[in-house]
Amino acid sequence: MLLASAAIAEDRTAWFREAKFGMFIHWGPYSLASVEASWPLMTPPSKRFGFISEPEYRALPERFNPVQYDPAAWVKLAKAAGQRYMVFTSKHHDGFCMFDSQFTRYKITNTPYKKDTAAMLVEAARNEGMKLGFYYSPPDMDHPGYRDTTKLSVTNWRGEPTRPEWSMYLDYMQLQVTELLTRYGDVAIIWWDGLGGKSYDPTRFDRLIRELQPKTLTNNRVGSPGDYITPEQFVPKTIPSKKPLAPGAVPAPEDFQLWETCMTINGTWGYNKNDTKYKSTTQLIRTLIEVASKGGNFLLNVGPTPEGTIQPEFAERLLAIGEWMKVNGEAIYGTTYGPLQNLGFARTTAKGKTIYLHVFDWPKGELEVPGLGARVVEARLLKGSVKLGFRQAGGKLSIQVPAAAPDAHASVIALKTR
Ligand code: FHN
Repeated sequence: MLLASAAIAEDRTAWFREAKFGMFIHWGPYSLASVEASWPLMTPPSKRFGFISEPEYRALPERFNPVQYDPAAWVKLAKAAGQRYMVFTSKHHDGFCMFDSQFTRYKITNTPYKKDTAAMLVEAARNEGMKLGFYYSPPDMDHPGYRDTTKLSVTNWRGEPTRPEWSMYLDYMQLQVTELLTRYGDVAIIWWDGLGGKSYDPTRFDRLIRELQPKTLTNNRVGSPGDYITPEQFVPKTIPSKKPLAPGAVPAPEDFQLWETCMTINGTWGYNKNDTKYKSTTQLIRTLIEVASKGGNFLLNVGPTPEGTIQPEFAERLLAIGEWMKVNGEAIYGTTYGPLQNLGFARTTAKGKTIYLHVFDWPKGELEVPGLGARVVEARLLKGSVKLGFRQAGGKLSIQVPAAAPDAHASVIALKTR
């Protein structure tokens, strides 16, 4: 049984392990106020999450009307960036539904916009062959089964599972996840975000998803392992493994733990015009490489504006990443962790018999690569597909490289091995 389930999981996750790079989208009426999604309800007023009272936050849908929303443009931008899947917030912790759920009035079709934003994105993604998943928050500040909603969310935001109403909330979750999996086509991922809550009866939802769409992936944030783990805003120091691993070591393939880092371009998941601490394109590309070098996926977030557009600071970075991916994508897509970890000056990814050397710090003179056991038969610079001279002796590989780094972000050399 174990083998069968491992084989089924292997098959189900094959597209995910190929895709490597996705777009996360945090969008809702909170974008009007340039505050973080949901957290201003759950924590005392703060600079980090924004200063807005619960009544003001809950009134935002009354004036949410993203008339410039063009989901086809979002999908085209993701494709141009080299992103091969998208994950859209169907419902964040605030409980507001960005899809036309029949089980709540607190939803996008009850705003001046009136249209089902999720359904529109589904159609645009389908037209471009883009895989689309839904982020869904088990925490729900709006539902009286999740918490006593006569109180402010800040007092009971973690939920009240000991109340008799809790089972009503789980039924509501079941109804909504069923809507998402029966009315919006093929759903690539249900991206749970349960904030570590332990009372969501995960087996019930694992079973529901397997019954409705067996190919839908799930993550580890509803209380069960799911298909993959989800480090957030950081890259693990060692390759995630189901068995203990020494720093710098690589796991046996069967011990590898599938994973995905999610990250913001600035510091806010939702749109925030005041957050201008944007990561540079080089930082983002090197994070993508760092993630891939440890076998992970990179889910890079955008928080669209209240008008429904993606701000230029995000778009220009995504397009620049896409330009890099046009030349170097083979060193990311469908790869797994490389054999050389902790090189310092470079990272490695691997695909079949080819090892990709992503060089961050370009050398003066030859490029010395220690510790490579495999016999190299060809070294090729991906930029311009230029074959490079090399010699290999005593576990050291020396590659004759151009004087200047071919790519300021990261230059990739494909090492074909025997
Ligand atoms: O609280 C959320 C946060 O708003 C955001 O959605 C991230 C994205 O993964 N998840 C939670 C924080 O861990």
